[in-house]
Amino acid sequence: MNTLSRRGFLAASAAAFAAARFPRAALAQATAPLGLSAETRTLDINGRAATVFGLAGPSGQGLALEPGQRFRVDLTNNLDVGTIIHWHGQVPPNVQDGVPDMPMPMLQPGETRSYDFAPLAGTYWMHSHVPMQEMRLLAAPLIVRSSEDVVMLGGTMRPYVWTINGAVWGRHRPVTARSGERVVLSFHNMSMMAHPMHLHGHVFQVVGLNGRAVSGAVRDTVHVPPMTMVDVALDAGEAARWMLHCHHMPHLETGMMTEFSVSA
Ligand SMILES: [Cu+2]
Repeated sequence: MNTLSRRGFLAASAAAFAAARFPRAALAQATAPLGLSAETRTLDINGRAATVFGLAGPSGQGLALEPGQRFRVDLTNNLDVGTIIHWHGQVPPNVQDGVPDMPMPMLQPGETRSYDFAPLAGTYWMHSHVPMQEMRLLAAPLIVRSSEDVVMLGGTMRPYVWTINGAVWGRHRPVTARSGERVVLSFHNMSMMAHPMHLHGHVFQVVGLNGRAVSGAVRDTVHVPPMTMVDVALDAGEAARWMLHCHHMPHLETGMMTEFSVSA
């Protein structure tokens, strides 16, 4: 079984797919894989040195991914024993799940293995699936930040044109997400009229009013008053193009519509 060592093929096919389907992910795709190494480190415990294991990423223990960034990680075993890392809470293909011999063997000392999958947003952790190693702190945070898309609502009475992100329908740029990704849409109403904003195919929760966190109702339409910011959170659903528009018909008719484009 050498699926994961065929790094060139995996990366090239993923990049081509991303470029065709979702520009934001393609952007992240252009970046090099993140290095992660299993290694020993020394902790100061009440003035005494303790040697433990650790998982070192590009900027210290653990990994933090940006919204839309794929989990492209080259894991290197810098220990003098075999190990393998489980991405706790993530849903990778089985071959990348990180349990010894299910199905991949442990990484031998000095070995590097490549991982590439679409991560779930949230705060997770990763750890060796060898219990004694986990107890010696071969574990670290795995943070996948969720997207926040600002949706600017604008328009004028004369000419009578209503826009989302400065564009009418047909000239719009889709708001993009991956299926299963947690997304915050932040509606900023810069116009002097209220807009009932409606999203197809999803329900969302109102989570912010003018920058103040709230635990609001779950709904499919939210009233955004003039000069107000309303944040809603949702889990991107079926991979498809979904309408996102103002439900005030004269506004909709003059262009106040965009799409929420969900990729697989
Ligand atoms: Cu409107």
